[in-house]
Amino acid sequence: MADKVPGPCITVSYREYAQGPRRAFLRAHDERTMRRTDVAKTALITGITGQDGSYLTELLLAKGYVVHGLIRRSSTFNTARIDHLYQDPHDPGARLHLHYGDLTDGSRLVTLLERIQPDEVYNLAAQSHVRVSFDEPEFTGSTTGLGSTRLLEAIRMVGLACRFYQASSSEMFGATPPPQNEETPFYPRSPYGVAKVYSYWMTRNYREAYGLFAVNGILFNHESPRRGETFVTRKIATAAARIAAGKQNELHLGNLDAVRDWGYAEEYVAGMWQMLQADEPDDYVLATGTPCTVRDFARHCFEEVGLDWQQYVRFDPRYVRPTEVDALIGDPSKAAARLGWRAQVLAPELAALMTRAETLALA
Ligand code: NAP
Ligand code: F7E
Repeated sequence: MADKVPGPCITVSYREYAQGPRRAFLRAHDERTMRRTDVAKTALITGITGQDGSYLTELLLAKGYVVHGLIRRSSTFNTARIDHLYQDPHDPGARLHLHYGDLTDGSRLVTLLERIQPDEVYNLAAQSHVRVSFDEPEFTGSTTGLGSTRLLEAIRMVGLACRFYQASSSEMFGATPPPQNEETPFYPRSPYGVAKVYSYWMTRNYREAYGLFAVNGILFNHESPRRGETFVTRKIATAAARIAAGKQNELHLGNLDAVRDWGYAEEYVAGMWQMLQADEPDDYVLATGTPCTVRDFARHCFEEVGLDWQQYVRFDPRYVRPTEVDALIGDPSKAAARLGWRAQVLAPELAALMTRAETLALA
């Protein structure tokens, strides 16, 4: 596939918009679809430096996409997860382009969308740590919540007919007992969960109000060796490997009884892409459908290095949350039936592969 030739920006005039926003979006979509025949698709990923962003970038580049990513300016490099994908921007064949920006800066989002003209926008950026959201509820609301609105509104202002993916979360179900599916009522239990519920409904509202192809992927926990170090699976896998190597003595954890439905991140980003290729925009749960406690995940990781977890794990109340989500177990049957998506890797295998990766990294 040839690289996309930048075309003129299709904007929708205010008059046309006022006459019927839905029609205006569809007109823009038709024009862009016609012009795009035989050219590579262009995607914009917010949160490209995160776990999911890095796997999604690999997937889209492999499919021939031109990929643009939003990165935050920081005083130290924050691109470790995508460094292996870096392409020199001076190379005319480069298909990965990074841009400074932030979900708290709406005008920057407008400028970038106007310039990039993406066919698909994946909104993966967020303050994604549930425990941290209790410490920083306002910042979490601004990025994880309002950030999605800024991006959706930027799409509407530029008049793009792109397809939009919102990284919704099983944390929205919170206290509602499992199994949870697309019809399950939300009962979030953290500032993070509350912010994600807001973004979920804004995404649906832009779909219904403006005819935007906007979907919510309601993803249950998904992990990998690229998971942030303070999420419980990575924390346990790292500790198991370090203890086995004699570099650490014990591991401090909070609630061991919490039940999660842990899957493998690389499989979940494929589901995100599949949602944007569907004929109609809709919302989907991605999950394995199988439960695992934090305690059992620890047991699996320590078994991988031949140790008994009970000898090393200590309780520390600082990791207990003001309100906990006791049990999340997803029902992914809609995604299986309509998208053909199914999780292959379950918690025991995931724990083993993450612990092996940590052991290798220490060698
Ligand atoms: P992650 O590793 O924490 O990555 C988050 C990304 O968002 C990073 O690239 C981060 O940039 C970026 N970011 C944070 N605040 C930003 C801001 N204000 N402006 C621009 N970028 C910002 O998260 P993940 O695990 O890949 O998850 C991806 C998305 O799926 C998130 O929205 C998360 O809430 C959601 N989700 C995750 C799971 C899961 O189990 N992993 C499940 C359901 C939903 P820096 O690298 O600069 O920090
Ligand atoms: O906690 C318990 C903790 O921080 C899992 C995010 O990706 O998935 C993630 O949120 C469980 C909780 O993930 C420790 O109390 C015990 O019950 O790994 P976590 P999370 O809160 O489930 C959802 C779907 C998202 O959307 C989020 O973005 O483990 N737990 N002891 C601990 N958790 C941590 N972090 N650290 C501990 O020491």
